[in-house]
Amino acid sequence: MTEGVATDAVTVLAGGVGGARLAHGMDRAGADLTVVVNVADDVELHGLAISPDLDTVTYTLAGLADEERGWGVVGETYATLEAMGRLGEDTWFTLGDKDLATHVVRTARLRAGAPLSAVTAELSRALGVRARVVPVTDDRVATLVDTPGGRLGFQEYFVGRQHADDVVGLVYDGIEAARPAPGVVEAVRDARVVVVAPSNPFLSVAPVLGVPGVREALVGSRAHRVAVSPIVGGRAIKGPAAQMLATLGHEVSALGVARLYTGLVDHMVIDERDAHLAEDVAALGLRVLVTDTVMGGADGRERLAREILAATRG
Ligand code: FO1
Repeated sequence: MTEGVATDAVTVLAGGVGGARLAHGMDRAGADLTVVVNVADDVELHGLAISPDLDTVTYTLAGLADEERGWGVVGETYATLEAMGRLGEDTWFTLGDKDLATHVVRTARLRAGAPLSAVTAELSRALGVRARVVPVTDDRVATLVDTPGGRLGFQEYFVGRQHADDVVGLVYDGIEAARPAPGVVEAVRDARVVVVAPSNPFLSVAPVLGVPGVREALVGSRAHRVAVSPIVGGRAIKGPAAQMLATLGHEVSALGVARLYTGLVDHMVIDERDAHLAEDVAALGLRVLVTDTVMGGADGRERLAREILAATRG
């Protein structure tokens, strides 16, 4: 724990990689951290409950993530998947042996009646994570992706077809009936700082804020509310965010992202490569922090986290 920030209650609203990296930085900066995680990417394969974003956040905070690939466990082996392939199972979704252990245990606990939030707390604790990792909801929400060729399940779009299709609409199936998991509303309402991670605004952030009660908690929160742009120099740091902004009719820039979050946050963090947009972002009524937002290694994540904590303290 680092001096001076030990009692800084911080909540990160996260999807996969961008959320995981910023959360890791906050953890290293000593924040009292809650990570509220998207579950609309979740999928059942081979009879197993797979929660990619929860696992990316948990593995990253545990120091177990395959940082190069952005998902799964470092140093994986694939003996089980290969054997499953020989038995005729589809193997397009690459599940490593260690990762499979997570899905087997999660599925068993869920079948025994535990809610996803309790299972996630148990798994993250077992892996040595000190932050609270919380699914936004214990209920089922599933992103469906509308493309010119028809509607696709999320992982079919993302992994199966490598997000090559244009996205013309999105449906978050089940979201109206979903309830925030225990602690989510409090974490958003009562933190000193809430950070909307540099995650995909449509695939990661929207299905978090769309769970009834979460957006309202953010709007009514007494926290300093900060969003970090996932678009740098007109491109997504990772994944299809830039493509999606374009096909859904938004400007493909940090300014386009800032417009999406106007009314929800007070501060916008944009990359120094986008410094020329700072004035236009400020004109939306947002305080702007211009810095290096591309979190390479652990030091870069911690530096960005500390800059956000400092900017919200002044
Ligand atoms: N992404 C891929 O591009 N290909 C894969 O085979 C793949 C497998 C996989 C297994 C477990 C897991 O937790 C995530 C996995 N991902 C894979 C990533 C994941 O599907 C997406 O990155 C997220 O859903 C988007 O946030």
